[in-house]
Amino acid sequence: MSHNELKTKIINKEARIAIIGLGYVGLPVACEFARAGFDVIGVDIQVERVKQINQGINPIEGEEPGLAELLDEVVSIGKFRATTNYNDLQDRDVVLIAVETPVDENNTPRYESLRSALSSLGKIIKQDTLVIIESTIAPGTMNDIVLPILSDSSGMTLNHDFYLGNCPERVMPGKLLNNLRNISRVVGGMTPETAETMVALYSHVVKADLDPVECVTAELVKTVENTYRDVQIAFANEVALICEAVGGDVWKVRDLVNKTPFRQMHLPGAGVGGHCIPKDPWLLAYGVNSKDVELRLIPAARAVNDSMPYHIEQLLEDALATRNKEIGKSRILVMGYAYLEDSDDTRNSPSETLISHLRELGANIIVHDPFIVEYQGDIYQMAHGCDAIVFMVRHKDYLDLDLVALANSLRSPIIIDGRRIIDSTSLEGYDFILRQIGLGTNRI
Ligand code: SAJ
Repeated sequence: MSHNELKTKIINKEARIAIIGLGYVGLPVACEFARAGFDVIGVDIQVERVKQINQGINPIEGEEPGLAELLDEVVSIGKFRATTNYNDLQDRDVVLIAVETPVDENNTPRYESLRSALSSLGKIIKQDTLVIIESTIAPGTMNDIVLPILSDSSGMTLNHDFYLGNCPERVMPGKLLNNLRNISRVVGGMTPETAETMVALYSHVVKADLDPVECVTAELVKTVENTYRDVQIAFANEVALICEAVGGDVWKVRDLVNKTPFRQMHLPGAGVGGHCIPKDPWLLAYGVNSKDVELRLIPAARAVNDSMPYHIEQLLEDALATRNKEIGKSRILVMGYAYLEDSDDTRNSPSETLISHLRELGANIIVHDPFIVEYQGDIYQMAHGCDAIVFMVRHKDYLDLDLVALANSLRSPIIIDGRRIIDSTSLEGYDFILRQIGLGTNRI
C-alpha cells in the first residue's frame, strides 16, 4: 500500500486505527474515531482498565460530559475494543500514542512509557503504517528519540516503510470531548505529505482548524502555550506580592490593568498545580538544554509559582503571631485539596505542598474538599477548635459561607485566603484577622 492508498483509506474511514494509552487523552480520542465510523483498538498496560473498557465502563474519574455514554455505545456496536496485547495491532494502518510524559524531581522528562510503547509497537508494526505521537514532548524529541526507537525496533525506514507525526492534544479535564471536537490542533508531520494525511485523519473528529506544520513546530507550540500560561500566572503572583508590600489590592490593580488594550493579567493565587502547567515549561527547557541558550525567565516563573504555597504559610504564620500563636502548636483547617476549582484532580496540588510542610512544622492539619470523598464534611464542624482556616482552592461551595458562623466555630478568627474567595468588606465590624494573597491593606 502506498502513502496515497493509506490516505484514501483514511478519507474513506477504512483505515484501522489503534490508540496506545487509554487515559484522559487516549480514551476520548479512541471513542471519537470509533464514533466517526473507524475500527479502533485501544492498548493499555492496566489490565483492570482494559477490562472496564471492554465492559463499556468509563474508567476516567471526574465529570466528563458524554464520555461514559459514548464509550458504552462504541463498545456495544463493536467499533472499539481494548487490549493489553500489542500483537493485536498487527493489522493497524494508523497508531496514535498518548502515554504520559512526566518530569521527575530534577525537572527531567521521564520518557519510559513513550519508549516502551514505541519499542513494543516497532516489533509488530506493518508496512505503510502512520504513527502519531499525541503526548506532550520536548522540542527535538521526535527526531532524537521517537524516530530512532521506531526505526531500530522495526528495522523500517521512515517515509518508505512508515510515516510519522506529532499532534499534541489540547484537552482539559472536565471538557475532554468538547475540547477534542472544538479546539484547533497543530498537526506536525515528518513530511508535508504526512501532515496532510494527518489533517485528513483528524478532520473526521475535529471541527476546528487543523494546522499542518513540521514536527518541531508542533512540539514547540504545545510546550510554549502552557509555558506562556505559567509565566503569565507568575507575573500575576509577583504583582500580588508587590501589592501586599505597598498596601495595594492586586484584584483591583488587575481589573484596571486589564482595561488597557492588549493586557490580560492572569489570576494570582496559592500556587500552580495540575499535570500540564507545572510540567510543560520544563519540557520546553529540556528541548534546549544541550544548546547554548540560557533560560532565565521560564525557570524564574516556575520558582515564583512554586513559592506561592510557602507564601500562604508565611501569611498564616504572621496572622497566628498576632494572637501569640505559632504554626507548630496550631490546628489548621485547609480548604481545598484539588489543584483546580470544582475538580477532584489532585495532581501536583499546591495544597499538598502546603499541608506537608505545615505537618513538618508540627501543625495539626484538617483538610476539607467537597470533591474528594475522604475530605468531605461539615465545614463549620471541621472548623470547630481550629486556630485558622486557609482557603487554597476556589471551589464554588466556598463562595457563600456564613463567615460569622465560621468565626464562632474557630478558636481564633484567622482567615488566610489564597484565591480571593472572601470579600474583605463583608467582615466589617467583625474581629477577624484576614490575610489575602495580594491585599496589602490586611486587617490586623
Ligand atoms: N492558575 C492560577 N492563575 C491563573 C490560572 C490558573 O493560579 O490565572 C492555577 C490553577 O489554580 C491551577 C493551575 O494554575 O492550580 C493550572 O490551572 P489551569 O487553569 O491552567 O488548568 P489546567 O492545568 O487543567 O490546564 C489546562 C491546559 N490545557 C492543556 O494543556 C490542554 C491549559 O493549556 C489550559 O489553558 C487550561 O487547561 C484551561 O484554560 O483550562
